[in-house]
Amino acid sequence: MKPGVPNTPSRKALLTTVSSDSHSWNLIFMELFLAERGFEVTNLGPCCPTELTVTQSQETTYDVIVISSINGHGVIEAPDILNALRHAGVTTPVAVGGKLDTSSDLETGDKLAQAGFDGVFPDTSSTLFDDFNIFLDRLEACHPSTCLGCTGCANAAAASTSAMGVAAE
Ligand code: B12
Repeated sequence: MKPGVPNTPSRKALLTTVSSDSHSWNLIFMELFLAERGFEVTNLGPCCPTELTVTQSQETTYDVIVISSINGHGVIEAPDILNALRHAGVTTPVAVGGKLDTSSDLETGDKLAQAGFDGVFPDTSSTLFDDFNIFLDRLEACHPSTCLGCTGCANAAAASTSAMGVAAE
């Protein structure tokens, strides 16, 4: 940041969770992390109804929607949020992360990637935040050779599935 120039975030992130999840410190952590990355963050808080995530994402244009869940229900409930968003015509890239199941199932990341998430970040990965940073970098500087193939992206036609932001477990 240049001296005397206000650090005005130019990018917006919507932070939410699944409706069953009452944990809040993961959301606070992710809010601070995204703010540090230069995002203006709207944090919808714990136990967020899916309808609120959808209406909020329609009212404001976000650069990314991040679902953080740690109660173990993410693998079941997060795809419902994604489906509701896409059904409502919201094309914003959606990432999901945290403690996403109750058994550290190695297939959970793949299941969520197959459900259509643009980035999947189970906290069983030792490179979790390196991978998430790469995902955010690619969103910021998206061009055909690095495109993640996010829904609605003009560069998506050139994307390869190998660029999908799924953190290794
Ligand atoms: C504090 C706590 C609570 C508090 C929450 C208070 C509050 N205001 O948040 C209380 C006591 C209320 C609670 C309740 C419950 N809890 Co609790 N809780 C915890 C505990 C001890 C710490 C969680 C925490 O705040 N961590 C601090 C934050 C900063 O870290 P974090 O949440 O792990 O998030 C990190 C990563 O996951 C990651 N991350 C998270 N989201 C995302 C998203 C992206 C995109 C990325 C990149 C990374 C990322 O980044 C964070 C920083 O590294 C954990 C155990 C533990 N040691 O983790 C259990 C834990 C999360 N709870 C658990 C459970 C089961 C429950 C209950 C269901 C218990 C019950 N039977 O009632 C209820 C939840 C009910 C519900 N409806 O959700 C389980 C979840 C099991 C699972 N996932 O397999 C855990 C893991 C305990 C355990 N070992 O069994 N809990």
